Amino acid sequence: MENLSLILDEARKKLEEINSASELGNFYQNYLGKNGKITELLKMMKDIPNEEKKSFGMQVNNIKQEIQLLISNKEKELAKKQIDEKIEKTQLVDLTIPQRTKKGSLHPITIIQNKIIDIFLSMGFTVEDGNEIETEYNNFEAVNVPKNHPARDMQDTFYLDSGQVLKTHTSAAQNRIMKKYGAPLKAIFPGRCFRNEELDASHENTFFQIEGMMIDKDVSVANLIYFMKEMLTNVFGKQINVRLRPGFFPFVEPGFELDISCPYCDGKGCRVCKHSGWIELCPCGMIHPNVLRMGGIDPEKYQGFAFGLGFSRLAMMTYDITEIRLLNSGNIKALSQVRIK
Ligand code: FA5
Repeated sequence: MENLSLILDEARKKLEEINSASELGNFYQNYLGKNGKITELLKMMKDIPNEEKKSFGMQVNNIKQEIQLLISNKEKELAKKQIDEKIEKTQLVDLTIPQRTKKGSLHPITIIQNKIIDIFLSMGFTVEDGNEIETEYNNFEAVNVPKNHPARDMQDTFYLDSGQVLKTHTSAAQNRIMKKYGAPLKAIFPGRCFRNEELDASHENTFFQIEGMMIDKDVSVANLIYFMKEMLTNVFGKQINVRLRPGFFPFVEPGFELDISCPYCDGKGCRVCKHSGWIELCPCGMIHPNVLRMGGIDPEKYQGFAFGLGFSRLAMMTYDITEIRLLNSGNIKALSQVRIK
């Protein structure tokens, strides 16, 4: 019995000096391996007198369990040491520290914008950037709204001292993009727009639109309907029907308001579509010849369609947000509830 406690003391001392996994492997063999010290002791059981067998057996098993525990603790110690050394060497962050910060999430506007961009990229459109501060020319004149034209009143504008404006619509980039690429052209350009609005649950002074333009030979309203249906079916993940009603915008002729069949009740009538089965979604039309001309494109040779989708409202519809001001509120608790779907 004295020997047994000596074996344990000795094992403890040896373990303290161990610094590597291979040394620990040897230690295991020396004690618990096939011919290890503890295994040999267990083999001796058969020679122990009967009256001592029980107590001897218990002692040996206790020591065996103690050594197993010591080995397992040593294993953990060595693993931690290895990670610490690696961190020290590579200056990496310690990834084993439990995470305390909350997982972030994308803003609903970003989610819907990325979705629309992906769809149009897959249909061969390029994605362009627009300015937030624009010249009056690009925002109005270049899209067929000359000075003093009554249509300027449709968009109550923020003017800067410099004479520039905060762009009131993404159409402000049309001219620049036409001049940059010429025809044929297939582009979308998402962006932030600003208007001096009376604010309510569906009107913000700062909101997002995504403009699309396709210019080529023989482009017609049929192409416009095809691309809009394709995009909306992808956004809503189900077949969406569209209808066009006449709409007036000086930069398109003919101009339309595009309605979609309500994706919530499949056109049967519900709260969202105000029981009409249709939702007004996106103004669009065939680009006015004057606009093509100002963009350096010959309207005798080329035609095109354009649309200006307000995707702040599309994000509200998609994610069941009833108050538009939430989108610019910075209310992380509410905004982070929207997950990619
Ligand atoms: C325009 O801005 C035109 N440039 C769209 C266009 C482009 C027509 C190309 C034809 C061809 P409108 O003012 O209707 O049109 O705005 C387009 C969309 O922007 C609206 O349907 C709406 O979804 C969104 N929108 C407009 N004003 C606001 C606002 N104050 N708050 C939130 N969304 C708005």
